[in-house]
Amino acid sequence: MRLKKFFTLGAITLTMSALMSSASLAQASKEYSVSTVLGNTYPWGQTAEKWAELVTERSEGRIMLKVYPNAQLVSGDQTKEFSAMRSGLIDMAVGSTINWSPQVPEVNLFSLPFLMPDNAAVDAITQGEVGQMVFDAIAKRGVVPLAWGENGFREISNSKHAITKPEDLRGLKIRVVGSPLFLDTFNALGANPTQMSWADALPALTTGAVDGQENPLSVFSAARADRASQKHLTLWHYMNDPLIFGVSERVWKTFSTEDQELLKQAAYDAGQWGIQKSRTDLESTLADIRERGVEVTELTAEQHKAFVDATQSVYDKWTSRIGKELVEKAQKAIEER
Ligand code: X2X
Repeated sequence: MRLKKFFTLGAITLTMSALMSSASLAQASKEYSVSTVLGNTYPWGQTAEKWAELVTERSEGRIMLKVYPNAQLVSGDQTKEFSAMRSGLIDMAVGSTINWSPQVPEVNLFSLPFLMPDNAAVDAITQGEVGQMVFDAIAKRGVVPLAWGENGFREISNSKHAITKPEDLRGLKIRVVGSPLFLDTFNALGANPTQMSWADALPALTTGAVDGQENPLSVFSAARADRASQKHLTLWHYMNDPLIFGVSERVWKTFSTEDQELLKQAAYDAGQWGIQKSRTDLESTLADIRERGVEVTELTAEQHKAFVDATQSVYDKWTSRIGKELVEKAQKAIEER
């Protein structure tokens, strides 16, 4: 009798502990949403997937990141991503400075036309004091920034003719995204800019509702913009679009210090992986674009300067909005690179 009771109790205890351990396992393995605009056929989406992979591996499956591309968590409205993350609707994102600029005026720094002439200039900003100031501005607004990635230098394309001078942009309908700064840049160049999301951009180019667009070569190529009548491409490197790995502060606070460090280190590693990849792949991407019959225009130093001069008014208007100190420090870091 006693023995039977003992065994029954033992069985109950065993069952209960099995139940408890599976419950704590479920609790321990948690999934978080990561928003991106571009999916894994683009370096941007691949960078986010890399982050997810590293986090799963290093946390031994306790922390799972699920990437939601095409800004689907904000119904395609990519400029709402930051607000959604701040309010906790989105846990994390690998986002572009352009798309976050409506909520974080300081990140318009990267959209200032012709501020960063080359990769060394980009690194001089992101890896130094200026990058930290930008991160502080983001952190102040409810998102914890972890690391940098890269969408790349943005080049201009259109369906009408080669662009070698500002006058060639006159009257062209150009799709732009994000901050009103883009309207100022393209208006200064005499173009006719229209703001729309990436989801709407390709159809608009295909139907001819707009004539041109600006995006990094990797995006131009993977999106097959050549099939959307984009037959003329000018390499003017007018801005570089860094990516930032961010976590909603509300979500961030729920992680232990060790897991915060794990997420941050994995973001850094994935960011570096993505930056290297997008920079090394550039040559072959350009070769593919040329092979598809796109006319690629490279500017002489003199031609380039005409675009720089034509967009100076953007600095006059935007320096105070971004922060004079930030802009000046960025210019100094670039000069000294
Ligand atoms: O919409 C764009 O042009 C894109 C995909 O490059 C960004 O999200 C900034």
